[in-house]
Amino acid sequence: MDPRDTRSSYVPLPTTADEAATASAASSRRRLNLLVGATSSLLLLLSLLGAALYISPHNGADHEPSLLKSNEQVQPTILEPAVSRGPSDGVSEKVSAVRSPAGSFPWSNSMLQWQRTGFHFQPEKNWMNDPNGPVYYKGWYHLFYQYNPDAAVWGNIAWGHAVSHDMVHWYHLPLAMVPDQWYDINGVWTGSATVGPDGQVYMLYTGSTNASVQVQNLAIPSDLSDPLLLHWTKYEGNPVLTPPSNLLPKDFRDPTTAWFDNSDSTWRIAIGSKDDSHAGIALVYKTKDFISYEQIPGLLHKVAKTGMWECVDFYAVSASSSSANQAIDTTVLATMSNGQDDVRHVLKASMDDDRHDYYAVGRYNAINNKWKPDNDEIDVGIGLRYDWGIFYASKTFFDPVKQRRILWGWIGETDSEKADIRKGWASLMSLPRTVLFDVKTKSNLLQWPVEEVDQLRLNSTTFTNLTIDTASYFRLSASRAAQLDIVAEFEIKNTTLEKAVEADEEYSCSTGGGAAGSGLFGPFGFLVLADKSLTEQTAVYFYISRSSNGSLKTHFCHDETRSSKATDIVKKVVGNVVPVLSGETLTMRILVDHSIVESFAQGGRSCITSRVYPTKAIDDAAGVYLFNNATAGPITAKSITIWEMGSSNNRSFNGNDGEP
Ligand code: DQQ
Repeated sequence: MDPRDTRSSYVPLPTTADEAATASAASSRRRLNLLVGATSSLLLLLSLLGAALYISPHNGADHEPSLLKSNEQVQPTILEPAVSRGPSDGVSEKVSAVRSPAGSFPWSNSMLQWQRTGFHFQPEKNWMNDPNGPVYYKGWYHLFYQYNPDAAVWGNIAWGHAVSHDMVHWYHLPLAMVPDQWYDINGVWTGSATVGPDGQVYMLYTGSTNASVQVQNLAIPSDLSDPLLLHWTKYEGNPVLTPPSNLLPKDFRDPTTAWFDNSDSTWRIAIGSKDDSHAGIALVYKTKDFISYEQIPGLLHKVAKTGMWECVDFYAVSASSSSANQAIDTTVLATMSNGQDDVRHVLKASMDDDRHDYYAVGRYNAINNKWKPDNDEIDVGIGLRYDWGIFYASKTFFDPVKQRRILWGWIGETDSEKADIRKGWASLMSLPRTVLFDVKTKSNLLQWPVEEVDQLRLNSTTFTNLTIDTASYFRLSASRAAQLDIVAEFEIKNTTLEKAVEADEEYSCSTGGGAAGSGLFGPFGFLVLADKSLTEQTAVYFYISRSSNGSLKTHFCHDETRSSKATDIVKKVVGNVVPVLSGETLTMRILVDHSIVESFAQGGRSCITSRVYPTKAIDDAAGVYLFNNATAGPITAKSITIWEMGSSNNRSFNGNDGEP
């Protein structure tokens, strides 16, 4: 039978209230009968019975009456203009895209309190943005970050500081640096750490001067014997670098960690900017002592029309299959400077224009100071992103303990500034992610939460060989669904895939109708932070599209549009194509932590982070559902494991004995 014929019995997930409300009760009943009568559904019911000890099954039809009743319109509100923060000071927008609407949602304190995370890093209060100068020093992982000590909005930027033995449990330390000199009085902005072979730590950061000029400054620890690096001394001769005359004084910022070049025994750093044709550019300087610098002629790289490059990051990854798990310490090894086949160089820039972090894999030639992408079509700013959701101004560092490269990104808010002020905090940090070159695809990175995150896993529930029929969803047991780690592997039978008769190659996450849409092979996946009536739910799913030549493309998406009944929030459908190689099953990992959902597909080839602000699906009312809206046939979840996650219980520095 042509699979399209089955569409008469198709019951999609609820869309918006108006769509749901137009469906008559009579037609609901008819679809229910059709579903129950269908052989496939009987098989589904049998398979569900088999799993009855673990799950409480409901198919879509069971819930329909309440869905019809309670689903709400999720439409953008007409928003008031708001005060823009950042651009006038010479950095990208630091206000969420939501302006405080005239009639904003009546947030209760308990709803707002619930949004604080359990195991993602965030300061105790106030505003934070970019991760700065991550470094391992004498037994501690140090994380510095852009911080406003006075308010939950961007401004008065100082460096917050926290330390951890495992990057999961943190101690909040006193501010590391504050704007107190003419060369950083308008903000101690983003910077990076370099540890020299003699153990000296060099912190290079951007200062916004009393005239709002962007200059680079040096700070070093006041006491290298202090593993907590509590005190920092700004170099008396700061600034060490001022903007070159051909660039705008507000477009010269965010120095990278230095890499060592054997050819002339100098350290090199890159700094982002833009030229007068609006091309994003990275400049390179060399130094022997971190005090005197010389600009290397030419640019490391430039991409037309990409605008200002913030927070450039540049590092080497191993491309050899045999040592793929080995990250490369570019401060010790000379691997940045040669063109071996088994080394690739990653260039990342945070695009001021669209506030996303783009990277490309390529090769660096230190002799002519040029980096070239392996594939021009996916150059920096026009191709791959670290994350297809909200994730910006990221930075990596090399962990000498476990010989790995670790990435952190700033996860902003997508609610209103008004709500942030009421919460008393804004923004948080992504989970620390290990970064490796994908030796299978040879075209992208793999990002994965550091293994230390796993220690927070508490009790788990595993389901195996769960078949989910078309147009179905059911609840999976998870009692503390606000903090979860979900790992799942899906399979679509070849016979199902072969049913494809029409191409839908135009599919994309953002235009494909979200989780409530339907195609032959998707969407299917999870609804997290979902209440029983599914009026609030955040969908994490795959959708397989087919091109006219028969090839399949797998899309990995988040649908935030039903994540909250509140309207003063940005809610989108986000995601992208994820590479799936022949013979691979589809895998995803989802970390739910109150107002953040951070997901990884195919072992980290594609990542998506969403901020979500449910009003009903909180505390005990939050649940997890499996759903399948694919019309071509059932999907098999070969295995699903759901762990409830503990909290990292970060603590304040006690200040008495110098040890947290
Ligand atoms: N954040 C810093 C800048 C950087 C921007 C200012 C990126 O140094 O360019 O808070 O978010």
